[in-house]
Amino acid sequence: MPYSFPQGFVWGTATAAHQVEGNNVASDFWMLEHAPGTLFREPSGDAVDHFHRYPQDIAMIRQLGFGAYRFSVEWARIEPVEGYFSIAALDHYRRMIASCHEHGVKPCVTFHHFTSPLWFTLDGGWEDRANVDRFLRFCERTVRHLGDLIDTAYTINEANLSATLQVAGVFPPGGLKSVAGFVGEAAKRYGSTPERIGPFLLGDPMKLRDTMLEAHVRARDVIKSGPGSFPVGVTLAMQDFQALPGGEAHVARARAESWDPFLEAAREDDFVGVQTYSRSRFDANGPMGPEPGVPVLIMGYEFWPEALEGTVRYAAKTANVPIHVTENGIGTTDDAQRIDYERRALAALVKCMRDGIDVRGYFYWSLMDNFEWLFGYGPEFGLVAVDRTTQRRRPKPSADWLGAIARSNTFPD
Ligand code: GCO
Repeated sequence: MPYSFPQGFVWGTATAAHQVEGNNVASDFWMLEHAPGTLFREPSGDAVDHFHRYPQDIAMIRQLGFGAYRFSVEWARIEPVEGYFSIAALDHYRRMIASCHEHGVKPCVTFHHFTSPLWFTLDGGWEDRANVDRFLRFCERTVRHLGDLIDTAYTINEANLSATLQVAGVFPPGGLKSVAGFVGEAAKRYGSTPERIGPFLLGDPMKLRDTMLEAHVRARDVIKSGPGSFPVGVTLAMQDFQALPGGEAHVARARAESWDPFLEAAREDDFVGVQTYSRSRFDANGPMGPEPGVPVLIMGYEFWPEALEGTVRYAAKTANVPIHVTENGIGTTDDAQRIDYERRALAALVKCMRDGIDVRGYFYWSLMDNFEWLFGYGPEFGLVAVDRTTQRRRPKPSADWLGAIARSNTFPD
């Protein structure tokens, strides 16, 4: 039987400022991408020049059939130097949001998506809880400028990411900076120290987790006390943790350390954003590699679209608030594989919804092929391909496939 999604179900696609805008020169990642010995495969450079091309990109979102756009505002542009807020940068994002409204696309705004101003990261960054106040000041200033036009807000994207990668055995304890010398070396060149530099993703996972948890809770209240009235939540990185016999205690610990503190905090939020790409398996010895026979994607994890079912169920049960799937997708050069992934992931989501789980929206990651952090431009997550010399956009067959589902608000049998 075909499944009709509830009326008002939100279909969108997502990006993040640093991954698409280009030339985010006051940010910490820009510096780290260019540092000697960097682990970044290549620098972000012009990215896909979304900073200038957002009007046509937002028009394209509507043409493809989507009704919402999740994107981030860039703190490093808005506050490039501590305490100096650029009204031109805030106006830029105001125009972007207005452009969404013009095209009938809901503007869904992430306040922090990985990147921070360089000055912030050199001075403790996300490892220092005293820095939460600096983030709140940015949130307050930004919501004051934009709040009346926002549809949905996310405080921090994947606030638990480093913690989740550590418990899954992908990151070492202490985080990437404990093994990647270039971070500490770069810190020294900029007058900081290896101990003091605290970038998202590369810093100490458990310190980042604790700071971000506090930052989320307090930012939610700051954002809610600004103009406008819209739902606010956090988004979480949730690879489905699966236990083989003997692995149950490891899974319980992994959830307790990287998901539960945020899901418990989310009980006071309007929703929780679930972001799932694959699964991680555990046996009695802890995290395991991919299962033989299951394809491994360019990101290093398994092709496992059904992962979304386990994560949505767990998030809904623990947080007991509506679920927004704020990211789900696949990095692949084979667009037929993307359609296959989407078909299976949506089937998994429909199972949850048929069981009564309150899911309000689905955002495909990503609108366009873009800068995939340490992996550079290798993984192609987009529904739309971009020639980065001419900046021409070309929708892929998967864009039409998913757009048709979004338009009809129905999942075929
Ligand atoms: C994340 C981020 C995105 C990624 C996407 C694909 O999950 O890491 O939110 O910025 O690009 O997830 O890996």
